[in-house]
Amino acid sequence: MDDHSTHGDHDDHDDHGDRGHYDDSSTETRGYASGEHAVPGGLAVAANGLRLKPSETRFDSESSTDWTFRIVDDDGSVVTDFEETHGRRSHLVVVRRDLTRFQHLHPELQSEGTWRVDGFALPAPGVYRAFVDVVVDGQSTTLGFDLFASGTGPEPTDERPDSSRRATAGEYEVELLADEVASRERTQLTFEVRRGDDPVRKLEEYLGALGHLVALREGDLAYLHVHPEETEPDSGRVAFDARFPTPGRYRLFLQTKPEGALITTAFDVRVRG
Ligand SMILES: [Cu+2]
Repeated sequence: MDDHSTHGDHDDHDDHGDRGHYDDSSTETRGYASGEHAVPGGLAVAANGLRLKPSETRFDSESSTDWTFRIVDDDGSVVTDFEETHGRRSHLVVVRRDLTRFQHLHPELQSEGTWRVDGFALPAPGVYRAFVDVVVDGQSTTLGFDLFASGTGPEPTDERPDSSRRATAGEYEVELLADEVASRERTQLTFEVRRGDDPVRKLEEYLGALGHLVALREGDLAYLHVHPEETEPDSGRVAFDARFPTPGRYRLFLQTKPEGALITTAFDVRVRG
C-alpha cells in the first residue's frame, strides 16, 4: 500500500470549539472495501493499532474544563499524523449513556500530538461515552471511552428509543422519511427539513455535506458509520446510506443547517430482523 501520508507536525487550522454536526463519509477505508461495515465502532478504547488515552475521565457537571487526550500506537508512541475527513482531522462525539446530551466537537491538535478541547463540559451527572473519529494511514477508526460526571442535575431518563420519526428544533421540523428498517440491509435514510408546511429551500453545507448523522445502538452505544448521499440543496432533504448490523433500537442524531442555522435533532428507529 502506498504511504501517501506525511509525517510531521502541523498547526491545526481548524476554528476552535465549534459545536455541532456529524457522521463519517466518503473516506476510503479498508473496512469498506466490500461495502460492508463489519464491526461497529466506538465499542473499544483501542482498534486498528490505535489507542485512546484521555487526560481525565472524571468531571464536575457544574463546571467546564480544558480537556485533552492523545492517541497512541501499539508501541505507545503518540500519533501526530491524521488525515482530514469532513474537513477535520478528528471528530469528537459525546453522548450520555441514556442516549441524551449529544455533543459534537472538533478538538484542536497541538504540535506534539495532544488533542485539546477548550471549555469541555458534561452538562448533567451521569456516565457518558466519548467517541473519537480519526483517519490514520487511510484507515477510518472510531475509538470510545467512558467519562463520568458528578453533580446535581437531571438523572438519566427513562425514555427509551422507540420510534419517533419527527423532531423539532426552534422553528424547524424534521421528519425521517423511511418505512420499515431492516437489519443488515443497505438502508437509505432520508430526512426532510420543513418550516411551517414547506420544505426549507436553503439547506447549507456543514463540514462538506448537507447533513451529518450519528447512529447509536441502544444498549451498548455501538457507533455506526453512515454515509451521506447526494441530494438537491433546495429540496430540503438530506439522505444517508446506513446499514444497521442487528435488530433493535437505535437513536439517530442529525445535524443540518437550514437557512444557515445549525440544528440538532434526534430520532429513534426500531430495526427489525
Ligand atoms: Cu465533526
